[in-house]
Parts: sequence; C-alpha cells; structure tokens
Amino acid sequence: MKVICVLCTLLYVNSALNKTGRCKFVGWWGVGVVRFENSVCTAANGLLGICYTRRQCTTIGGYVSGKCARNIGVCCVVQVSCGATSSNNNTYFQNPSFPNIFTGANTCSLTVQRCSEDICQIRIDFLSFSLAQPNGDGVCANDALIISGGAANLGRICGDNTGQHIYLDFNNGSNIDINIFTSSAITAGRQWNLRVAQIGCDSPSRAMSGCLMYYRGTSGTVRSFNYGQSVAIGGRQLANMNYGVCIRTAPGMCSIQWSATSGDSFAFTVSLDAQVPTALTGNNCETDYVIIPNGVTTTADGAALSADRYCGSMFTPVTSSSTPFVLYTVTNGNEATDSANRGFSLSYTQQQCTNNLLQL
Ligand SMILES: [Ca+2]
Repeated sequence: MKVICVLCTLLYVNSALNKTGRCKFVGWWGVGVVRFENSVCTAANGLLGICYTRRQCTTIGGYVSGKCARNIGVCCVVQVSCGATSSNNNTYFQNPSFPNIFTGANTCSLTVQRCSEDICQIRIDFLSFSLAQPNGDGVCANDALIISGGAANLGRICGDNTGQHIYLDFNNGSNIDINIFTSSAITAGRQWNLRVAQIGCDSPSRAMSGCLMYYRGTSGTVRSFNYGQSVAIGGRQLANMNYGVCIRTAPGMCSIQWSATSGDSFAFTVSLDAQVPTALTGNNCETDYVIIPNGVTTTADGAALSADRYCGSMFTPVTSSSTPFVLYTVTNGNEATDSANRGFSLSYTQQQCTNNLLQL
C-alpha cells in the first residue's frame, strides 16, 4: 500500500501540471491506482459537477451528489457565496441564503482562478439573476454586477437577466473577479445563481474572441440585458453597453435573418418613444442601436435597402450574408431622447446556401 500511495502522490503532482487544459487529477480506489478524467458530470440533484475522488471533492469545498466514472468517482458540486475563490470548473456562485431572496446591502464577490494554464475563457450562465432595476437613464446606479480582471470590460449589469450568458477571456493569468453590489438606498429582493464554467483554449466550446454572447443553434432568440416587457422607472435598456453577439455558422448556411420576436410589441424598442413605432437605420442611429454588418431589408415595394445600424422602436426583418454571423449592441449613457425603451428581443434563423455544391 505504501508503494501505491507514493505512486498516487507522484501522479497527482504530475497531472496537476499537465497540458491537457482539462485540469486532470488522479483517482485511486481499492488496491490499485485508477485514472479517470475529471469530466463534467450531472449530479444526482440535477446540477453540473466534476468527477473527482471523494477526498478531492472535500478538499475543494464541494459536496458529493451521485457517482461517475463507472462508479469509481463521485460527482462533486461546488456552490459558493460572498468572498469565495474558486478554480473549479462549474462553480455555482449564489447570493447569501440562496434560494431565498437577499435583501441586504453588500459587496459580494467571487474570484475565479484558472484551473490550469490551458484555460482561456469562462462562460457564466445566469441560472437565476435579479437585481434592482436601473435608473431612468438605464444606469445601474443602485445594484450592479461588475466583472473585472478579464480581457474585456462589460459595463454595469443589473435588473432581470435570468437565462442570459456571457463569455469572457482570461487576461493571461489574471484572476477574474465577479462582483455584485447591492445598495442600501433601495429595498429590493435580489437573487442570483451564476454557474461559472472554465473553457480550455483548444475546446470546441470556446467562443470566438470578441463575442460576449455565443449561440450555436440554427435558430434562436437573443435578448439584450434586462430585456422585459414591464417598466417601472423610465425603461429597462441598460446604458453604456458595447458588445458582440455571435452565432456559430452551421454547415451549409450562408446567411442569417433577424426579426423582432413575434407577439411582443416591445421586442425592439432601442431608441425614441417605445409607444410610437418608428424604424431608423444608418446614420440616423447615433445613440442606441444594434449593428448587423451588411444588413439588407426589403422595402414595401420590393426594393433592397442596405444598412449596418438599426434603431428606433420598430424592426423590419434584416438579412445578412456577412460572416461570421454577429450582431453588436451599442447604447450611450442616458435616455435623454428616449422613452420606455426595453431593449431588444431578436430572433434569428440561419438560411441555407443557394447555388452551392452543398445543395447537390
Ligand atoms: Ca440611450
């Protein structure tokens, strides 16, 4: 047994330094040394965990929920709250007393460390996220999510963002700090549950650089931060945003069509008065707008109209053949000329290539 344990230690050290980008460790079980990959597992409670030995799970502050690796390993779930530091893939960062709401004033932070030098990116899934709404200018003046230390600046995010996600590259070896500020100036029930996944530099799951959001479906819906139909103060659209949303080009697809999500009269209220439907394009969009590179709309008389910028409070379907498929969001720091803007909920559909060998 002594020999086995020495071997375990050596393998553990070696594996922690390996170059796979998957943060492998070595499990040992019974009378022999057993290797298994620390892959993602679905825990018995439905959350995502990582396959570890029971001892490793305890060491990293997780808890066991089910088994994995042909019952050799345990599915280890890590849930943390304010003040934590984690290098664990799929860490759940939750408000104090989650799933109950949090009403206090606080600064709550998670420090994310790379679990190996072959990790390039994190994906944050907003499984649950509700902070106070922005002020009348769309500024997150009371509560705010502020992420620092990564390779891009996001601006302040607040309001309701359940279901959103973001990708963020590590800035070399620097940690990424996820900070949530809740203000004593207002009374609000806050809740958050953010899942932070670590993505290897060579992983097919890695988003292209410059894509804050990345979607993989041939069709789907993209919503701006804090998009919603109801408004309390001013509007819901967040100020000072500037980011790209990318869509993975599916095989055989050559263009993408964007349209306002059907059945929602506020699905595109980006500038001007949300109650007075008006569509603007090009240089008429100066404050808040989306950019669809080389977009083409069809006018009522059938003519094609090209533009890059789209704003106002109405959206005519736009098709673009520019690749990679991307949509940019830009907002300024106020809503001085705007009223009751919600932001956007745009649905996309990738369109097949025509006159292409792939069609034969
Ligand atoms: Ca604005």
